[in-house]
Amino acid sequence: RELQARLDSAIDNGEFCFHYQGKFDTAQLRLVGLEALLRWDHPRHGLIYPNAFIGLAEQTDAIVALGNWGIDAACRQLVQWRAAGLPLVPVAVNVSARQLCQAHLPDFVLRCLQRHAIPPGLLELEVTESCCIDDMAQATLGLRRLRALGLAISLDDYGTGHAGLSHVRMLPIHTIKIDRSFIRDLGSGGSADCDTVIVASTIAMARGLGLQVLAEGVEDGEQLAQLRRLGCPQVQGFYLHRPAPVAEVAALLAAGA
Ligand code: G
Ligand code: G
Ligand code: MN
Ligand code: NA
Repeated sequence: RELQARLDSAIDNGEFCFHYQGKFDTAQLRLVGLEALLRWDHPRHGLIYPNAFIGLAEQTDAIVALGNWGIDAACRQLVQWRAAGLPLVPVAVNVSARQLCQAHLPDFVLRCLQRHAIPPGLLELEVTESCCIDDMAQATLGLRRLRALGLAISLDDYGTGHAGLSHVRMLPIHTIKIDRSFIRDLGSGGSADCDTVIVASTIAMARGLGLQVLAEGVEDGEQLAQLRRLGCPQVQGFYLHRPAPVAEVAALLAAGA
């Protein structure tokens, strides 16, 4: 409750920042994108992770202000990297259900891109399956407009929601991100066989639909090897790169893209 009361002033005070985690192509482990992950640098509690405050923010309009801050912040970061002469990759921002149901979200995104002269292809939005449930019509409409503007849309945590396949059919997505719970036991026996079939069929479905597919939560070389065998084109996870503050990301961009 103390955190909730401070959310709005924390935005104004510049207490939020992003850490960035790389996404890589499986074949050569070249950097293909970054995911922006929100952090609250609280003056008294130190660095706070989103699980501690996103839920609180979602109970009020603070999530809309925070979400708008995030889209603008990602664009401003791209401007800085561009000014530093670094090769750029698309930056993905997570959006919440409340944000997605805002009719003016596409206009807001467009204005940010224009203000910072960022090509739409450099901004990506990650939505979860549960994100869209509240107001499927509004979410679909907004995402279609964003897609038409040239943004990529990822379906995050794929496989954990209640309506995975109908979302794949209805939403204008570009990438399926296979939830890390399906990756954890790959290549280690146990429930691995079931997970292998699920991952393989998700990759086949994505290919059939002409969608990109990425495996989340890759934590060791065995999982990576298994994903290579299965032909999963993109990977993300601690084994490849841990979310890092912006100061450490320039080197990744310089080396990777
Ligand atoms: O690293 P991690 O603890 O960063 O993220 C935990 C969860 O918080 C993930 O489910 C992630 O999607 C979510 N999250 C991270 N950053 C943001 C953000 O900027 N906005 C929203 N809505 N969710 C975020
Ligand atoms: O829901 P979303 O995919 O946006 O969540 C991103 C979250 O996943 C962040 O909290 C990030 O720190 C975490 N994450 C990223 N890679 C790994 C990984 O390899 N293992 C685990 N356990 N978490 C990861
Ligand atoms: Mn995500
Ligand atoms: Na996820």
